[in-house]
Amino acid sequence: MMSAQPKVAVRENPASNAVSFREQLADLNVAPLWDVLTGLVPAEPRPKATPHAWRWAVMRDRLIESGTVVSAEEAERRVLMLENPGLGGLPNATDTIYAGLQLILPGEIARAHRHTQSALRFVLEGVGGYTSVDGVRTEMLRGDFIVTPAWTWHDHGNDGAGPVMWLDGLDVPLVTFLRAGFREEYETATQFPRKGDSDQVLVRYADALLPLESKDTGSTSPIFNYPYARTREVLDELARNSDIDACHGVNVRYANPLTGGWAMPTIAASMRLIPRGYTTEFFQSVEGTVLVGVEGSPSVEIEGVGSFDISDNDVFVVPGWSRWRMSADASDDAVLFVYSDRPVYEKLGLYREKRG
Ligand code: 1HN
Repeated sequence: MMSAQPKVAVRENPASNAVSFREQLADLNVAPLWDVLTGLVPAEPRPKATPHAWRWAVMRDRLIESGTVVSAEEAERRVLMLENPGLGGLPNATDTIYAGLQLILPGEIARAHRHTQSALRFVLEGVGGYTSVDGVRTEMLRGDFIVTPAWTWHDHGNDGAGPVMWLDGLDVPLVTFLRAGFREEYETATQFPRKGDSDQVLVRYADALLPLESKDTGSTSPIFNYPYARTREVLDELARNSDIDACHGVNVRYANPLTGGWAMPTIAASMRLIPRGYTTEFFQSVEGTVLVGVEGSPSVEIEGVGSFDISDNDVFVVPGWSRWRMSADASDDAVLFVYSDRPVYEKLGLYREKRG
């Protein structure tokens, strides 16, 4: 990319010409900024990721097949990573976000570990799956948004009769860039003793019932499963009784009830409902975005690229600084799960958006 930048015309140096000057610099581990300045400091962001859809109709079969190739025990995590075709083989879905599809078969466990990367799970299919976070267990049902905070012990399992599959979203590229990655194995495959169930956590925090002396304002939400059944109910209620956001449709963001901020320090997650027949206004923001089809037949149009129809469980990437809009066909309301690393941009004063 850098070499594609226009080079500043360099005057001939009588003593040593410009090329050999560059060679001398390279030997000294030095390089001229004027060759690359406009690439390093572009007029506007130029993400390398391209718009891309991973189709569930294709991916599901491959994910099931992965179950015959490796066990959860052998793999530790049986995941197909979504590699954006614009990123030259990096395991990233956008320039800065990781996404993968995970399978766990009946009776399997994915052993307990912890790491400094934060993770979300968006459940795609199956019944009987569970994940434990620092000893508290939650069941995993389709559409649930589940958080694994950084440096919390977590293992997954499947007590059901069929496969359980979900999308993992992590801040892996950021943590790698910052060289801040640490991991540890738990001493046993699963965590015990169990410290209860996520329903108790949900009731306590969603009903705003905190201990009298609680000063807890952690950077990650204490609610770690936001069940789809409740999210969907709220979207329905908002669709009936509130104005629709011109760019985001009817929407809820997953919030940390202790702060009102995002549920995760590095990842912003939300659910959108686009009423049947509705098309949003264009939206443009710096961060790359991952979308998952949840209900209906939404389509996403990226200006200058084209329209992409999204079916249930399709994963779609909108690169940063694209102008994009969503629509729902005339027959059904559409629901989309959306996540990005917007909180990182916000915290660093880098967040920018344009509406309309
Ligand atoms: C991880 O720990 C999980 O716990 C899933 O399920 C995906 C991708 C990169 C690094 C750690 C999991 C991951 C991961």
